[in-house]
Amino acid sequence: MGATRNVLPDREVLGELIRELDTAAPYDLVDVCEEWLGRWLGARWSTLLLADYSQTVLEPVPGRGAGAPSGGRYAVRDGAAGASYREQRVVREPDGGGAGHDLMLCVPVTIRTECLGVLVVGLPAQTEDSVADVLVDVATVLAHVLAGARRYTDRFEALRRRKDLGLAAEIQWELLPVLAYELPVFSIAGALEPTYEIGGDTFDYAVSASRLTISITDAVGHGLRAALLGSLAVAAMRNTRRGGGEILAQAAAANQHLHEQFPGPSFVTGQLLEIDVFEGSALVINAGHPTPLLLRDGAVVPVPLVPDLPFGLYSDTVYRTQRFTLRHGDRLLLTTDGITEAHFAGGSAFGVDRVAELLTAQAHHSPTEFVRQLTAAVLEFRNGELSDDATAVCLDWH
Ligand SMILES: [Mn+2]
Repeated sequence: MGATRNVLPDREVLGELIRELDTAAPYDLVDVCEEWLGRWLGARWSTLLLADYSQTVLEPVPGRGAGAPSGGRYAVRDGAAGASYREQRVVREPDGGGAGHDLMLCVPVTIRTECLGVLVVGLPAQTEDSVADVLVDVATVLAHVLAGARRYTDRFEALRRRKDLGLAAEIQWELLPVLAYELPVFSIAGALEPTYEIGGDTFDYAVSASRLTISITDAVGHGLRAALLGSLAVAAMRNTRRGGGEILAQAAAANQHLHEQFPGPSFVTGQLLEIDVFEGSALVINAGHPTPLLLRDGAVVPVPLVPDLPFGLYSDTVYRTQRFTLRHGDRLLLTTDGITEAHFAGGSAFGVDRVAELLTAQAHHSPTEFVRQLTAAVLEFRNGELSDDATAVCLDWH
């Protein structure tokens, strides 16, 4: 016989879980995990919750087991699972949601700082505290398996949709990098609204040994055509970057391909940044895009940038790089005009001042939570109906 209940397994047995998950069919991943948790940790039940696209609901992944006794979906804004998701920490509930005398542990399923969902596990009340450490490892393994599974199954993507995703949004979501990432030197996170209908906005970043490259773009118009413009811009920049080209070459490629494929008054505004990770010095190209805001020593200042023309208007546009330097403790916020210019017909806009106020008032939040709150504030300002995409990318320099 194997381990008895409540005997902490050697972490080597995680290897068994990895092998079982690696060979399981996508429909069995949750059951494989649940069986392992029962076998090694004495778990009575477990449920994997996935966050929907708008990060308002945690949706259970159906499995063969009964799952959490409370069943159903959980709200991100409250409850133990919601707190675990928002605050990215293990949350303990002494009484597992009405399940007799079980202990319930909620563990964020996270890749670096991008939170995909929460693993909720019901355990006997006398379970050792150190079991939580094993569950954190299990949740990390699950997060990587889920991220990889996107390449061969629609199962988890489909569960994350509370309603139909627009075709333009389908293109844009495929294009996005991991929404939040961090290393000792920086943390970055981005958010987009309206999550189910985004069309023209997108962002991208890439980390190399010496550089962090970031782009944020906003394609003119809405819907499918804007998504095609935006995806061509990002693909042109990525293709050049992966071929070793610097941001001037990336900007030139975006401009050239947009101009060739979408002649006439189609364009994409954008900002491209290349930051030296050792020095914090940044080169920036500003293609007719709203100025970034910098929170430094408690005060918000715009980064002074001269605008060049948007990408795609003229074949002979020459872009210039401008410079600024990030310091320890800085928070940089990149946005599209859908954030600051959100307004009702005849009403005042959300405005830079409101964004600046939020930057100072919510400086204690992580970049992930800050962009979630900022885009939620813009959505609320418009009573839940945006007329333009609203995108925010937040970078903390440590
Ligand atoms: Mn816009």
